[in-house]
Amino acid sequence: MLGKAVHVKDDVKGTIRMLIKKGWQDNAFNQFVSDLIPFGRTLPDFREDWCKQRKSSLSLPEVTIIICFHNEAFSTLLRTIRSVLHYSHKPFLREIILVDDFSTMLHLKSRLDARIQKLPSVRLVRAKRREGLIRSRIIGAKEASTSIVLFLDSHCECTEGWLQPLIERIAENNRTVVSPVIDHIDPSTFEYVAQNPKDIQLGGFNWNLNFIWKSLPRKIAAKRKKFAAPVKTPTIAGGLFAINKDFFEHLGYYDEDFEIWGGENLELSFKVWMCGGTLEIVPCSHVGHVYRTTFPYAGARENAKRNSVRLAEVWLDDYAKYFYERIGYLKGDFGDVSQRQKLRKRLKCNTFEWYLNNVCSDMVVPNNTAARGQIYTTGSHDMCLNANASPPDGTSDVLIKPCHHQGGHQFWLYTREGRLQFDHLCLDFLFNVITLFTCRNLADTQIWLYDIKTKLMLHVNTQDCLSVVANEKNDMRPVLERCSGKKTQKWYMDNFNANNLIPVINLL
Ligand code: LR7
Ligand code: MN
Repeated sequence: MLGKAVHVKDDVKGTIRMLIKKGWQDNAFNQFVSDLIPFGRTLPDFREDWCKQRKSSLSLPEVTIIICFHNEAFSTLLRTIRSVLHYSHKPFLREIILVDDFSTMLHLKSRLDARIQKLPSVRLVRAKRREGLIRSRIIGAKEASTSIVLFLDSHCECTEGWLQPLIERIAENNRTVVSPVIDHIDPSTFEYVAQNPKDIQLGGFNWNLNFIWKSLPRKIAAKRKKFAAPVKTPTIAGGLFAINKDFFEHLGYYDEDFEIWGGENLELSFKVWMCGGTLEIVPCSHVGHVYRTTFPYAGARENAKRNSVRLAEVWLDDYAKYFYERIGYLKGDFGDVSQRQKLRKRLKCNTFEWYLNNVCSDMVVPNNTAARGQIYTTGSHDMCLNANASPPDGTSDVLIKPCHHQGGHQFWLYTREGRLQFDHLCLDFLFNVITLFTCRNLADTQIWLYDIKTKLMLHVNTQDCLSVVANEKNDMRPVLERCSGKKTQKWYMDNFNANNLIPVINLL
């Protein structure tokens, strides 16, 4: 126990094997293992000593905890509820509101009703149609009777002392929105892995308008006296946070036309900052979350893109163009955003530029690049340099694939310094392969010099040229070759501007 991993032998057969497979299919996590673990497993106290020594207070406001779910497994849902009841200081907890977003799974019908009747201060509200997580949260917030609402995903585990430090921040300033440290619960073994308190992750975003984690900038980290003290964050992951109910209402909750999943985390983050609030992560508060490997919802990606376009239209001002170039300017039908634009005007919120300068000043704005967009080989018709999804270890494959003109994995930046950059990764030549690696300042294996006349892409470190080879199956990938000027060594880049390319020359 104590949040340890549960391993199932690889060679299990028959019914168990089938159950494990079904669990993964239904939930995108290992439900079989979750079902083996008691709802009330005990977890270690992950807090720093500084957090434990702080006095508990009785004069704090009560909260309502809102948990929305769509087809959640019984064991993960019950473990979430049980951890709230067990690890919350009783006087602070008014009630838990569960919002069932039109689930179809049988165990969430009468079996859940019966279970909940036995639990103190837990209430179940059922949506009359599929609302998606965004509108479900609004339903929950409107049902709440306390001044603070706190949201959790339906597969979380709260730990000792998690609640009070969150409430304290809002009690001090009702425009502060707070998120706990979100620890990892492994989707395969359900091991609870706490974040290292010295390396607290903050929320950021990229120009695809995805939420990303990023380390605390060194400058800020060095200035911090207590590393468990609350820290300002540009964005929050979105599922686990507490907010003053009136402030949430004042901000217009979420855009109600966001569907199913995605984008609402950045919408809330941007507008909290832009419209007079503060966003913080509170390291004294640890809550675990089961990180899934895939989406369990049909059409989630399309909905997420539509939500992001609405977000860009309302909140990004001129910076929306950096998102649009990443989706090939294919905005699709994103509906009417005029009401949300009016809301922003009425609240007299700051500009997105203000947000970038004051809250997210290390964000790279891709306005001064030597090229950006697709990189085409002239060796074959309409084939492009394609980055694969970046796995967590920071390395990844690069292939040559048909150009799709929709940004995404074919959207590259050619930086002023001569780096071919995809997200935070750079085209590199390591251990004799062309690969993606975290961009590093002094790494000359990441410097490429493009010559518009010869169309050659010179790898400065080796003085070889980027080229293309195909294997037996005709899969194409980039390689380095002695420069000869043959067709496979010639490249085109979207929006190339040689004038922006300077410091590379100094390296030669
Ligand atoms: O249609 C739906 N209706 C729902 O009620 C779809 C989902 N849901 C429920 C679902 O059961 C779950 O409880 O909404 C909750 C969130 O859905 P997840 O768990 O599928 O989302 P996620 O954890 O993959 O994604 C993160 O980003 C989302 C963007 O819309 C939400 O903000 C999630 O709350 C958020 N999760 C977290 O912040 C936890 C940390 C993960 C990270 C990074
Ligand atoms: Mn989740």
